[in-house]
Amino acid sequence: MSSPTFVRPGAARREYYRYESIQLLTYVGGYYKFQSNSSLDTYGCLYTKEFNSFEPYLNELVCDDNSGGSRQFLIDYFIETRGIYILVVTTQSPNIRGHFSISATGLGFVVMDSITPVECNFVFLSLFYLINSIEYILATVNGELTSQSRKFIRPGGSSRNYYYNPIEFRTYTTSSYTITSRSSLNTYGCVYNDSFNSSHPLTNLIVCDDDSAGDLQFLIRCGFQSNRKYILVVTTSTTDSTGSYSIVVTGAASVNMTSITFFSLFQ
Ligand SMILES: [Ca+2]
Ligand SMILES: [Ca+2]
Repeated sequence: MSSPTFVRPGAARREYYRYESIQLLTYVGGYYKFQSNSSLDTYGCLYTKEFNSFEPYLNELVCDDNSGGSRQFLIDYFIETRGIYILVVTTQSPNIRGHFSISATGLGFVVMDSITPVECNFVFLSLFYLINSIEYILATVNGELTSQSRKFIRPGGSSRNYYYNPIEFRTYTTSSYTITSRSSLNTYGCVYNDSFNSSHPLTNLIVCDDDSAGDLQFLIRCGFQSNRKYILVVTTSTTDSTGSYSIVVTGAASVNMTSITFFSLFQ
């Protein structure tokens, strides 16, 4: 699958740049140089704590375009022992694809792990759908947001007063799946990779949608990888909204969905 896109820091126009995000870890703190090696005109940004493609200036430490020569970025930065750093590799011009490698030089060894999220590219996947036109309803989950439901600050939200229900789903085949809501509520849906923590609603976030299905309903169509766990968080566009909803998953491969129920010892 190809890389996801974002509007990179310093972009001249609001266009989409392909990126790969790489988590860095070292046990020997000190200055390290991170340099790309590619035939592309690369552009690199270093983040700390976490990287959210929807807020590309949040947690940004430094970006570089050409300090490495030959249009390669070179970032020289003090990396703390066991610190959390994410190197985002993108390109100087929008929507460029190609290969690259990254070298890290410094006092110690740097572990580099790709944490690039799965792609949610609507154009790409609608082409996929034309080829694979057999689409089934794979799962339907009915639920309700009530005044007893938990609340959080949803991504892009203005306060901590959005009720939400998390739904875990497991995929068995790498394929595209479409998740839509049906409700009289103005629903808002977010998909997370592997786990969801309501105190850190941007961690593991893949994508959110508000109204792509029309009638204020969300529609999320993503290429999901096989044998993975994802969490769909059903919430609302406006604060303090309660009501019932149905979630429908369509696609060509099977999926297993489970509502996550919270229990309290104090009720
Ligand atoms: Ca460059
Ligand atoms: Ca909506």
